[in-house]
Amino acid sequence: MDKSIKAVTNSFNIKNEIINIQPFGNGHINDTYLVTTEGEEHKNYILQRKNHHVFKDIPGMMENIIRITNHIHQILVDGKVANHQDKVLTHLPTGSGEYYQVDQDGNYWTLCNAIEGCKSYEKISDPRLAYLAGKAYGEFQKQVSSLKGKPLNVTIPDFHNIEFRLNNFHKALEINFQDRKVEAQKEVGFALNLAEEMKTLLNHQRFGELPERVTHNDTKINNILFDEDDQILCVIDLDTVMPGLFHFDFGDALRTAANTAEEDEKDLSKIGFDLDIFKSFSQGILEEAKNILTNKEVGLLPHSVKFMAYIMGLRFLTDFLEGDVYYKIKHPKHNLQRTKAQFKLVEEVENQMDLMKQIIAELAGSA
Ligand code: ADP
Ligand code: GN1
Ligand code: MG
Repeated sequence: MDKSIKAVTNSFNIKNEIINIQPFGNGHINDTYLVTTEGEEHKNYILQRKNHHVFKDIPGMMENIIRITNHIHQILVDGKVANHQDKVLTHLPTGSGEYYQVDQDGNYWTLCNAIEGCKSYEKISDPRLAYLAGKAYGEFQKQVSSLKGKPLNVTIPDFHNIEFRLNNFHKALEINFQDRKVEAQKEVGFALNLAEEMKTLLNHQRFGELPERVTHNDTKINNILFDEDDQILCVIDLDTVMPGLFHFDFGDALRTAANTAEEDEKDLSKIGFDLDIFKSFSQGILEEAKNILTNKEVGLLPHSVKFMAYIMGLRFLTDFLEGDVYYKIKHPKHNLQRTKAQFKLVEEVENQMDLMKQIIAELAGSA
């Protein structure tokens, strides 16, 4: 066990002896560890080294997370929900009362209770699970919609702002690390062709036609924890919760849940968009959130799936052209492979767009 990681972990208010710390999860940005402890009250923890090059204001981020989790905790207690400790993340403070610890190298660390007996999925093939996942993100939306007080801190400015992402993409084309543009010619062309269409949500937002809400902004399907019986426990990975559009959460969840292959699938023929998963997830989320959504928001839900697959592909492509400075990669062409997979998904989604619109209209009762 790494001594410095153990020392950081011990700076949080943990009662029991640490017996093991091991790497956990497969995120692209932060480093996650499972901390095992022993003692009377056997308890495990999730330790994270937050990437402070990506999250430039970690105190602000943790302030958001504590506000949100306290708020959800209160809703669960008021509603007398059983096992509420497993239905929202609980972070621990350090001895000095902060919810993060800075180590000697300037790295930021956080610690929360591990939820026992949980599992998460990278993609989903069972419509019943997709329905529950929709319920989970819909309920999360409802819970955070009643958060009072000042607006949340913006943890990453312009996170899903397509103009900002396109500007970065154009800068990356100039950087053209190791002349990678040549290899990515087809994908660069794809990105440029769709650029105007992908400003749809932003344009509606600018015309005041889409309300800004509190959104999660990283609703990959693996950010929902299920219990052993596949019942929903909670929504995790709250680093990017901040003001945003409902579409970001809807689109990102389906980009991962309804994709028939992995996010970085190499064999593009395996990538498809599962309409049954789309339908079940949409049913779940709309059952929870339909009443808070405007007709305009509902009408743009199918487009949001295409948008989120596109913006992820664009960000992976940008990183490839910049020389892999943002996302963790497992091999040299990983970001290009991710781009190809996301752009293939964009095409697959587009092929089903009419059916998706029909499904949403039926579910929203406006068909
Ligand atoms: P990342 O930003 O890297 O995706 P997450 O916060 O999603 O980080 O955590 C990574 C993984 O660790 C999750 O996919 C989940 O499997 C696991 N995990 C995170 N928090 C908890 C928790 N409180 N209890 C149990 N497992 C957790
Ligand atoms: C990153 O690290 P992870 O997996 O939670 C990224 C998301 C992307 C995702 C793509 C802060 O999330 O925006 O959707 O990779 N997070 C950040 O898999 O950039
Ligand atoms: Mg995650």
